[in-house]
Amino acid sequence: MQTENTAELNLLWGSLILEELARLGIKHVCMAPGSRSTPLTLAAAKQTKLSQHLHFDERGLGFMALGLAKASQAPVAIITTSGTAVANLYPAIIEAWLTHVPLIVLSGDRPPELIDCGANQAIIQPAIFAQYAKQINLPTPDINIAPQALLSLLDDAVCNQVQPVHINCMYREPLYPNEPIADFSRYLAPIANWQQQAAPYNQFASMDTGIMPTADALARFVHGKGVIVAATLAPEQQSSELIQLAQKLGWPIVTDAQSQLRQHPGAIGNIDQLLQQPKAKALLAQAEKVIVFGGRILSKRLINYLSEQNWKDYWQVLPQQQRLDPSHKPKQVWLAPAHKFAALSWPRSSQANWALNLVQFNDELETLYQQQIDNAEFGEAQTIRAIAKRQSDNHQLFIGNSLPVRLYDMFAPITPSSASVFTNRGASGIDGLLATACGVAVAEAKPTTLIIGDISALHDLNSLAIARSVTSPLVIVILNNDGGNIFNLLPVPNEQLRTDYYRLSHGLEFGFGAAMFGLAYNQVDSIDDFIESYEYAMTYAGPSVIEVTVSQNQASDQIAQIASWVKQH
Ligand SMILES: Cc1ncc(C[n+]2csc(CCOP(=O)(O)OP(=O)(O)O)c2C)c(N)n1
Ligand SMILES: [Mg+2]
Repeated sequence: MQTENTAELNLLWGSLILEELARLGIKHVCMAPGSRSTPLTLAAAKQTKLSQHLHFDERGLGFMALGLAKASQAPVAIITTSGTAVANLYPAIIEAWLTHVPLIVLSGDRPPELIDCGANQAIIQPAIFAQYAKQINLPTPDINIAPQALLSLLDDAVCNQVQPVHINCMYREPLYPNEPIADFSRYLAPIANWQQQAAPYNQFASMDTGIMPTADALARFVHGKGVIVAATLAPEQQSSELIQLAQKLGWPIVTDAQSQLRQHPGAIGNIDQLLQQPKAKALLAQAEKVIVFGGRILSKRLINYLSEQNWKDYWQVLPQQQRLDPSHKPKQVWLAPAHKFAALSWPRSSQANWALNLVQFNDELETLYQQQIDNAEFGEAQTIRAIAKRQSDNHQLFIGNSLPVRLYDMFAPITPSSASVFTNRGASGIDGLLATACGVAVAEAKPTTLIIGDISALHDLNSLAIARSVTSPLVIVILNNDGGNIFNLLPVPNEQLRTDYYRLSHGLEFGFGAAMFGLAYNQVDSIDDFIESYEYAMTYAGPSVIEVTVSQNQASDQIAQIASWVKQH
């Protein structure tokens, strides 16, 4: 056991860890304060290759890391101290696991002799995330463990990893080193070459097998009437290639809110509503082939259509192996980025243009939305459409759970350009949405809009502190319908139960909340005021809050009203 220079060796290991993570492609480190993680904190403080983000609440910190990783398409490191600090990362880790985002948690921990004996701030940290993270348990830094072992362990743990990794780091006191730092040159001699270079110690090639369908298989598949489904596709999947595929095949492409194509003029974006329109349903019932890009479809009607239709061939294309079909249909899954798969040498379908009428039906719904939403009373769908119309290709839109994402899925407008769309739909939590949107905004410094419900905003209110660090336009649009409006759509047995146990009306407003965090704030209750406020906020390089005050039943009533119209046409 190392007894001398313990603090210095702790820091040396911390420095090796952070240097190797930076070499493995990590660009951001999110840190919360605490003593036991000091070797990691001090190492991160000197590590110039990593952008640092500090926040006091590990729960928001984890979600911010999630947003940074999603938007920057790279793993993000998180440093926390020991105890419940680690546990507060749990919701973000679950979401990252489910949606394949590599978060690398480095948790400071006590050495074995201080676990389970009443020592302060000590809990059982290994395996705390159960199956939601790959677990690495580092021993306390030890001069008898070669640095090569540490580096190669990290390379194997992080390389090609698409889900969270939890590296638990036990440190024995003292934690705070004295200057000058002890001489570790003999210890480091075996990694002298690594120290001169910038590459990771070990390199791993990617697992990509590149197995694609043969020309024959493609020709057989495109024979007949088919549908292309663009489900959840991260921006880097470049789903616009799927529009070209649809044109090449002559098959319709129907799009989910999370496909990056929901507003695309070449897509059938209004599929959720079309599936309750008799004429569109009858046409879609003729389809015999389907190819689904991605998974986690939002629309229950689209999920049911995929489940109930008797497909002759069902293909799914995913970037990595994952089970993403709750209907368990028999299928061929191909593992490839969506744009690569779309760019194969596809022949034209024998039934090209079989569903051309869908384009007209889709356009008719857009006209209906213009009349029934844009030109009607002020409301949530109207606000969401106004936001969606004002997006361009370098904008980012984070859409919160509950009604916001469903309203966007149902009623988004057809527009020439649109933002990169982000959601947290792995576990569909209403937690951490503010923090995740802040991470998305910081990663790319592009103008970012968050659309969030009032209960969701209250849930994550202290993440407004993270918003203060955003230096590009970040517009936080809170749709305040005084409670969980989504429960209006559920068959709760009576209104009293709905009010008392589900909606949780609170009568709260966000003005003082925004003021507490020093954020620009505006409250609006008309579309003209909203648009003026939103357009101004999008020109302001920093965070602002727009509270949209809407009546409790506006959105749910409008959903029902539009549904009854669609069913009759
Ligand atoms: C962490 C978490 N807790 C509870 C839920 C269940 N839930 C789903 S929607 C919702 C209400 C959300 O209200 P709000 O954010 O105001 O959105 P609205 O329904 O009004 O659109 C709740 C509690 C959840 N999804 N995640
Ligand atoms: Mg609400």
